[in-house]
Amino acid sequence: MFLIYFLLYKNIILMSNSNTLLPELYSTMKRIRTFEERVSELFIKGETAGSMLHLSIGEELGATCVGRAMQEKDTFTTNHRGHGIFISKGGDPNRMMAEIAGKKDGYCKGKGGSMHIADMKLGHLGANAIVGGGIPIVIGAAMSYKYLKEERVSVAFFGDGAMQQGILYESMNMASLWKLPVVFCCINNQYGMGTKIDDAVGVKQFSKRAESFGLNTLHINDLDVENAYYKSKEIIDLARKKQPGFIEIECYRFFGHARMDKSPYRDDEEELEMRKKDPILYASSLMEKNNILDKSEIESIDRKISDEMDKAMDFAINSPINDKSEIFKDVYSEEDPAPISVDERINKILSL
Ligand SMILES: Cc1ncc(C[n+]2csc(CCOP(=O)(O)OP(=O)(O)O)c2C)c(N)n1
Repeated sequence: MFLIYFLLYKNIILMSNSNTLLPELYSTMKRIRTFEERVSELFIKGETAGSMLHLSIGEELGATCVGRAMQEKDTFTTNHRGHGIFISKGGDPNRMMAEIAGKKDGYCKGKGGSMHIADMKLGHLGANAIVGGGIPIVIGAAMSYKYLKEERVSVAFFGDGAMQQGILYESMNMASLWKLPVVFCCINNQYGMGTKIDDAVGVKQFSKRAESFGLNTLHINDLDVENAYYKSKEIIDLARKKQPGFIEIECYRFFGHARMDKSPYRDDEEELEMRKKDPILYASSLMEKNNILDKSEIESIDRKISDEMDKAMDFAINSPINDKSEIFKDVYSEEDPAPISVDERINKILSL
């Protein structure tokens, strides 16, 4: 009798475990982190285009739960720290890495780089280096979906720094007033460059501000990615019914603002303490604890991801660079007068 109960009990566990999305969500978070670790290596090798690189290591939960809760047809904008969101929404690591390396096979043929990557096919309306710059773009997109009667949602991802930008409040008001299929998603990593959130705002729970605009709000401040996914999905589904929403995800930026920033404005103890709040470690320990996957199964996922990202790095390094004659192509609209060529420009400067 005891054995039957035991087997039944085990079966119930297995049944509920087979329904869990945790392995999938774990994989997405791990792919984001491994991608960014390789991008960091690319930077050290001197293979990235430009000197700025903003990593979202430590912030993978937000990108994963909201990115995965969006439907394929949905669109989004990100700030300068948006690699993770694009991966979560289906971005191809090869083409992303090539873009960051400024190469021809990149999503924007290497002309956007890390901070200005975009891809209309996957709904990426553009990363934006202007703090808050991506927010009004989703308002325009959502107005078009409403007008065209398309059941799509547009999501703006931004950091806590953008919470102090007026454009967010104009946009939240428009979304509320016109009942737009929009979600504002604040990835609150506690820092705006070197300024800690405690030194920037009096009331730190930003979702309270959104409440006053009549938006549906969600505040996530733990490491349970599966719960965060379901809660985010509810907010996105409501937005699809023209009830706009706001999601705030509290997390911690494990490294500096950009790749060269050694974070002199915060002490090691704080970093060590906050890095314990690692959504990836938490998810893997939860999977082991609840017998969803064992250690060797998790290691096997990690190895596959590591190989995938090694290949993406090689792809980027081996991708060709654009010919000089291609530089202005796809940059200006075809109706605009053609800009002068690079050679002409250089000659003009040298002859001054
Ligand atoms: C309008 C504007 N002001 C200032 C800057 C300089 N700047 C670049 S990133 C940044 C901090 C942004 O912090 P946050 O929005 O929290 O995003 P995070 O970098 O933390 O992801 C600032 C002030 C800018 N790019 N745009």
